Amino acid sequence: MERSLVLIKPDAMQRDLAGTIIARLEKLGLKLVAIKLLHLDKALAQRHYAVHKDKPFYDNLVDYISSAPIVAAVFEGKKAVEVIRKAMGATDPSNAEKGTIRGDFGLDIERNSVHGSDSPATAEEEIKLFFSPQEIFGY
Ligand code: IDP
Ligand code: MG
Repeated sequence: MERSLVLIKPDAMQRDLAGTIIARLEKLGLKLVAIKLLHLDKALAQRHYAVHKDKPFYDNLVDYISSAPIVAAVFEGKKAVEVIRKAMGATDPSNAEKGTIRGDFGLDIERNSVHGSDSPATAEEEIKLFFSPQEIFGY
């Protein structure tokens, strides 16, 4: 079964939206198989966003994602990656449709409330950064 890593970003945590966002994903028929609250250190933030290290927004992005505790979660289900990307909406909340998580809650292109893996292969790599196999459950 396909898995995806979801992060509830600091802007959403600070507005107490973690439960709301998780509930939206559960309602799509996805199974919550791992979850934790953690405050990323710079090193983990840099590894998670390593693909963007040459982008002009990288340093700010690393500072932002490590600025407050976040929820990291793994959801499992059929086409989990694609289903979650669709539910999240476009990267820039001003381009994201109403009814999507970013369209409803995102503040700006950086503070866009949620992360979701962009492919099954990326998901496997990202999940390993945040969870050991023992922290992921089948039920
Ligand atoms: P994604 O999260 O929709 O996959 P990416 O292009 O992979 O979007 O960018 C990763 C994250 O970097 C975004 O979710 C957002 O928080 C931030 N980001 C993307 N583009 C910009 C930008 O132009 N300025 C500031 N932050 C950005
Ligand atoms: Mg991305």
